[in-house]
Amino acid sequence: MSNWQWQEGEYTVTRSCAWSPPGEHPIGWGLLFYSKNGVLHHVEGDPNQPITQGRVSIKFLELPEYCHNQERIIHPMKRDPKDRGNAAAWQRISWEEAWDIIVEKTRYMQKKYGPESIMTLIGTGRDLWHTVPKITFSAFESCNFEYTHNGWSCYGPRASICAYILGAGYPEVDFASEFPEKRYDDPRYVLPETVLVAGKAPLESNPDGLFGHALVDMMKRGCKLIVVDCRATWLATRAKYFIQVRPGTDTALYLAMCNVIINEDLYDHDFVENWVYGFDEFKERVQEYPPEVVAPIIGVSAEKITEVARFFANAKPASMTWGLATDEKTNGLQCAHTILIMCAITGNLDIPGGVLLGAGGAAASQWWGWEELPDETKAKRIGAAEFPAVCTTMSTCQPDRAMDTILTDDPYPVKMIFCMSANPIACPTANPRLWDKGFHRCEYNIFADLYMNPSIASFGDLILPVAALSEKDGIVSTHYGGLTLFVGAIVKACQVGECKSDDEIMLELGKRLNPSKFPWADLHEFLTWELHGYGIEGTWEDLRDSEFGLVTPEHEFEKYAYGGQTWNGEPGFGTETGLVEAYCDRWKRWGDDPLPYYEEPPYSPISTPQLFKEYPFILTTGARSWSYFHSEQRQIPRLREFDPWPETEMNPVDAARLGLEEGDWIYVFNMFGRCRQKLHITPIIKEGVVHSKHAWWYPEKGPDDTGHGPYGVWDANINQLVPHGVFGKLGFGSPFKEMICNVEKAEGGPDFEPGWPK
Ligand SMILES: Nc1nc2c(c(=O)[nH]1)N[C@H]1C(S)=C(S)[C@@H](COP(=O)(O)OP(=O)(O)OC[C@H]3O[C@@H](n4cnc5c(=O)[nH]c(N)nc54)[C@H](O)[C@@H]3O)O[C@H]1N2
Ligand SMILES: Nc1nc2c(c(=O)[nH]1)N[C@H]1C(S)=C(S)[C@@H](COP(=O)(O)OP(=O)(O)OC[C@H]3O[C@@H](n4cnc5c(=O)[nH]c(N)nc54)[C@H](O)[C@@H]3O)O[C@H]1N2
Ligand SMILES: [Mo]
Repeated sequence: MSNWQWQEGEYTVTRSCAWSPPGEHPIGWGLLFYSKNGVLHHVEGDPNQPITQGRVSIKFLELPEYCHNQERIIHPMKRDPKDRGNAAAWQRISWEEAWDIIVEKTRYMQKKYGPESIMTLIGTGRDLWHTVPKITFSAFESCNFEYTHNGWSCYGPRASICAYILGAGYPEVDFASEFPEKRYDDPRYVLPETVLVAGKAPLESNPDGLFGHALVDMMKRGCKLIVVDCRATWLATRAKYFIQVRPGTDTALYLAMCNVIINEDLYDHDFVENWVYGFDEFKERVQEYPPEVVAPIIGVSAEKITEVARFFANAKPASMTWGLATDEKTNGLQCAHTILIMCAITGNLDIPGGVLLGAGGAAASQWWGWEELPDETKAKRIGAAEFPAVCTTMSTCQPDRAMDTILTDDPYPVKMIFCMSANPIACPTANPRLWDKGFHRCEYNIFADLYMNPSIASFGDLILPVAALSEKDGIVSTHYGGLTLFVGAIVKACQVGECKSDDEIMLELGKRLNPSKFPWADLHEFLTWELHGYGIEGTWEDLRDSEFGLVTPEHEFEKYAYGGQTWNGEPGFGTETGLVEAYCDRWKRWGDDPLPYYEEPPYSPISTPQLFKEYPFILTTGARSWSYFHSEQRQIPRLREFDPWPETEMNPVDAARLGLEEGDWIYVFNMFGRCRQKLHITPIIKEGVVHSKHAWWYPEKGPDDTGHGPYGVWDANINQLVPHGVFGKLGFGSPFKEMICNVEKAEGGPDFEPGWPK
């Protein structure tokens, strides 16, 4: 019997650590796959796994259904581009034919339009965030790799800000991952006195690198939470302080908290004197934001803001975990900047129980193959010259500009798309109808996915079938090397159809297009090479065979004090000034204010009062559901039962005023578009605010031969209310969580039942 696979009665048990697919973030899920005759039968949490300790997301309990679902794509398929939209036109082909087509199309595009005419697309952080850039730069030899979410509004802003103002990798709560044996009970572990949960719902989302339930473990041991949210989440109702903000105003709150902390002399003088650049200017700036001025903006009393600021500053240590509500804002960069400075001046950076910092800046794996591109190709990356803040730490294009280029051929044509793990018109894009138009302009669109979705049905020409996480060997690690809390082995239990993992697709495609750039003999050799990049010795097989199937490097604290935070080994931070930058000269050079400031959302009662008369609700979108990862899993019956329809939440006071009732079908609409969702009346949401679920489409509705908006995606997708091309000055942050809208009763709901037609 090995550590990683054994027999239990009729079942073969395979121990694995999860990432994607189905989508999840890399938080260390430990899973046991029970399979029989090559079929995954059921999944359990691995009780011995140190991070999740047997607990498991319901999405993994339904993994057998996800893997063996009748709608799963299990063979490569092609369709003539002139038949786009026609579901009957798909033809099963062999992998050999699929590779031949891609090679032929690539050579044609490279010759006719130049390699930059090939663009690759990716979605959220899955274990292919090294795969797609490598395919882009080394296989297609293009410079255009794109994350399809407008304003690059997720994770990238937070990670980049850390790189620019701290010279550090992503900040994370210390949840004792480095003590796998005893975790929080290890005598070396320091429990934070408080954790600020800023615009994040980690129990539902398990986001970034944080197993959400770790916060509950910490609360049980006495840690008190401060939750900042517009909705009273489970954590908010159990927090010491819940600050219920108007969506989009968070930056003002943190500036006011810094005002109190500085004016009441609650800050860490030693840290500020030694390690902070521009404190005096920052001090002057926060004078513009006393709690009394900020209170009416955010909708919370000045007394409460003051009390929370004092509590945070006096907590020893205090920690912080920030979420997506920091990024999906035009003023989000300033929000993240202020939060980091607040943690810095209270002396909580990289101390035990405080805010852990990664040693490096941004992830190196995103850049694999970039250096070898010719300079003239590198210079063509879309949006890089206009938005250096987006394109210095990250190897992608600025998303809105990428679509503008596809739509206009300006400055050059983009004619082929290779999309690995995004469902553009159902989930990540603002104004999805505009993006739909763009993709239809491309000559050839290739998708690597597990299921048919509205985007592939509309404008896909070739599909490569992808292996689920129980069908592949791989690696899971936190923050792409920016802050490594653990590294685990993903282990294959079954094979479904002809599916291949994203890494296998990369290696096979790379060997055909540009073999010298893909020197690995096989997948395992590649995975071992990847591990070495995280500083882990030995082979991938060693990791799989190890006691937990996971390694947890010890965290080095206060690296800035001894030189572990800089590239040259000098004490200090890896920034331009060598210090934590409260004043960031880079922002100034790149066209923004060097100090944080509050700016109203682009559409709000204050910035657009006329429009607000017509659309008198603040709209936030996309707080995570337990049962779905973005646009996935609508085909999985038991998950669909939890959340059968797209739901919009409204406060009872607002609903009563409009004469609406629980379960009514409503239109949510504004000056950009509308969609239809089902009303849920709930006191958890702040009065005057509406929250709509994102990423909705109806697999059961079937395709639509028009080739535009199949599967009811134009009926249900809330992103039709969010504009393309609106983002912060430096290129980050579209207003997905800070729009305005109105609501009216619809004639009725969809004329079909949720789930597959009987
Ligand atoms: N209104 C609103 N919109 C939002 C958000 C919001 O909060 N509000 N959130 C945004 C955020 S933060 C993000 S990151 C984006 C996410 O956007 P995306 O990542 O594009 O998410 P999906 O639309 O689910 O697309 C994922 C597609 O990839 C496939 N897939 C899943 N896992 C894998 C895999 O490992 N390999 C491959 N090859 N395919 C896979 C799925 O089947 C699905 O078709 O959405 C954004 N959209
Ligand atoms: N189950 C599931 N898990 C997921 C995903 C999924 O689709 N499903 N998606 C993954 C991805 S890509 C990401 S980026 C993460 C995101 O996960 P999180 O970072 O947790 O973000 P969200 O769930 O979008 O929103 C968190 C909270 O922000 C609140 N909120 C909305 N607007 C505002 C505002 O203006 N200010 C404040 N302070 N709060 C606001 C919402 O009410 C919600 O409770 O989740 C990941 N995990
Ligand atoms: Mo995301």
